[in-house]
Amino acid sequence: MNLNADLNLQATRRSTKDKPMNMKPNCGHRRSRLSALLVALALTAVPLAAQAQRKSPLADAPAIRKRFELRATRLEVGAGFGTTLNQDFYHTMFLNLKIGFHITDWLSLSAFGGFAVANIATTFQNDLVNSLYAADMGQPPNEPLRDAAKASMQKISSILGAQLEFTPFTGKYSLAGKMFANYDFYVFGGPGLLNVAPTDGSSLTDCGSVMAAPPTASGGPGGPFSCKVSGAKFGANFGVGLHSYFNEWMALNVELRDIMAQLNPSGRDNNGDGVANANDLTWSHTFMVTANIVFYLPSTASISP
Ligand SMILES: [Ca+2]
Repeated sequence: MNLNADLNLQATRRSTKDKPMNMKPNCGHRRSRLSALLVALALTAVPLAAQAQRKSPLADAPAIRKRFELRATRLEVGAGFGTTLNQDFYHTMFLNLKIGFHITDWLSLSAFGGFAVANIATTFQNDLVNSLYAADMGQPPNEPLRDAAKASMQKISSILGAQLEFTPFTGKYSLAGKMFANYDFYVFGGPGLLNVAPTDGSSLTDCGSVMAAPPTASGGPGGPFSCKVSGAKFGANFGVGLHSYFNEWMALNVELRDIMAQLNPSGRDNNGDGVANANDLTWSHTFMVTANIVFYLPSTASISP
């Protein structure tokens, strides 16, 4: 009995001793893993935190150093050629002059003039005129003869305008990795005007002072069916442009422009009220493209820090 009780006690003791003995190694593994993780975290986080606190030497530096400021506080003067793109009866070719001052690298104020050197008859004009009678064949009174139709067609003699230019994009491009050139793109807007004149105004009354003729014997409108559209037509001038620089003082300048003004390209009764006068003018878009060679003054561009 006594021995049995002793054995029982020993078994109990062993078992109670065994329990903590069995758990210890497990617990030790967890602790060492945790401390290894903490050390690793510390090793990673400390330099990161140090780096976050350290100020980059480029923090306040400009995006591009030693950059040619090709526009800022420089005068731009240039000349070139231009042409209208969408006129019905004449393509107008211009000699173009431009002067501008760049207030900053991205804002400038310019004025330009385009002076017609040629008005070339469009295919549409030739087709239209050739479809008309050359002499009176008893056609309706509002159908003109060839010469009369052509006489009132409007030619542009000059274009003038001023514009504020905003240059959001500038940069440098390369051609086959060999040649490098600076460029910029801009948008512009401002007032503009077109000076217009009929092809032959000698037998026409100015559209602003036309007196409607009494109706014909058959009750039809008495006309006149064409009038003289001439003088300055004021409106809006806007578009997009680009510069491609050959060097720091010379560039190619291309502009795509729209001048919106009240015009009557045919000089005829457009609204069908039986008389051609100032009421037949309508707001029209005149698109044109110009290419200028421009020069910058002073001839050396300042260089950014
Ligand atoms: Ca009319």
